[in-house]
Amino acid sequence: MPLGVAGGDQPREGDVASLDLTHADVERRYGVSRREFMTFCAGIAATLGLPNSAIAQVADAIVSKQRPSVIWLHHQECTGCTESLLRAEHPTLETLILDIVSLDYHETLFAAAGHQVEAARKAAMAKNKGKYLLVVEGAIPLKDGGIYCKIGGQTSLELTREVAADAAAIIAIGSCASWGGMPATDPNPTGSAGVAEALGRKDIVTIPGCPSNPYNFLATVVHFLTFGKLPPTDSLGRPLFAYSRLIHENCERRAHFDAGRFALEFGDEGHRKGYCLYKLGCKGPMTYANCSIVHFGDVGMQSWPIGTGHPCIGCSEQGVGFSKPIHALADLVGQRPPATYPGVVEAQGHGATTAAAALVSGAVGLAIGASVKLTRLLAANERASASAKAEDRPAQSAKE
Ligand code: FSX
Ligand code: SF4
Ligand code: F3S
Repeated sequence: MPLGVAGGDQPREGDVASLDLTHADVERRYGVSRREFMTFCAGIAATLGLPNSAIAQVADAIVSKQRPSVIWLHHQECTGCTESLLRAEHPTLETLILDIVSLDYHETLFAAAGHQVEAARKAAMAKNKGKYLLVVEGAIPLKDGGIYCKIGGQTSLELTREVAADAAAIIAIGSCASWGGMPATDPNPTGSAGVAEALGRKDIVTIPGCPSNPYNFLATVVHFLTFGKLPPTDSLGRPLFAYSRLIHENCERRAHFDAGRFALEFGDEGHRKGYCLYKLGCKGPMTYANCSIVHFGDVGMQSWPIGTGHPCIGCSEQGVGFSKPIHALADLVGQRPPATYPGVVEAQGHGATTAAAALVSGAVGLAIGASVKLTRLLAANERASASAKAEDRPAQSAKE
């Protein structure tokens, strides 16, 4: 989903009046119109939770600030985080990112190799000592002296320690760099860990997700550009603007969950109708991320796991992604009403049965208050649907 749409805020003339930015400037640099660019900036500001008045500040930072040097390290990972960054639009994200930062070291994107690249890294570090951004992609193996991942003769741990020492800020991109991710899957044979654990530091911003959402990375960098510091985070280093709400809270299928309408098998009637994926193992109810609001890759609406019909596997949540079985039922933690999707009106609730409510409540086994509330809601829906036509009943209601 384009950020401007996701954020719901559109720039007004007053917001951008002070900005000395011509149509030609924008079109030349980003290949988009000034209006598209300002809508993009409005989306970034909205994603960061900033008011309309900050749109011009964000735009100004993107077009006029000195480009910070970025050293981007790769360790144990699949490069999906870089790939997702290169597959975005509005404006083309790689154009933007390569324009607003000076990417002085990136093993995947560099045409050069070997000593030339290592020399470029050292030169950038010396020139921008204390000012450069370190971005880490991938987990760092700690077992056996870290020998399971080496770059230019150094272990991942040695290289990261060296670059981190003089960095202004460190961003861990992806679940691997945030908390170990896929490489740390049990039994974790190489002792993989996230950057914070490997360096023994708590001041690292993490942007988990496998891959991470490129807009969350971009918004974090833009925050650094605009305000000279990284955005506020939770205790796990995750920016609050992106990771403070459960996916379930704003999921497009949430109305079906509330009404007790679930897909029970891939391809069944409920699945084809876009019903809730909870019973297929969706981990949205226990995963904190903004995937349901800021989608991926700009290939159109619904470009996110649940939008494509697959349950969320909790790829961004430590202890869920790559830990819990994909099709096991999620815990219902801290349920709150959705902020952006309305509840189902009574007339639409005819898919629910008391048995379905009992099944959900019993299977969860946690959040007793939430379960009682859910049971009451589903029972009420059942009463309201008593007069619904028999032919309207979804197939899975009969199964339940
Ligand atoms: Fe990890 Fe990123 Fe998953 Fe891959 O590199 S978060 S394996 S998508 O690409 O680090
Ligand atoms: Fe969406 Fe999953 Fe929650 Fe269902 S359980 S509403 S599919 S996040
Ligand atoms: Fe991952 Fe779930 Fe989001 S699988 S991309 S956290 S919807």
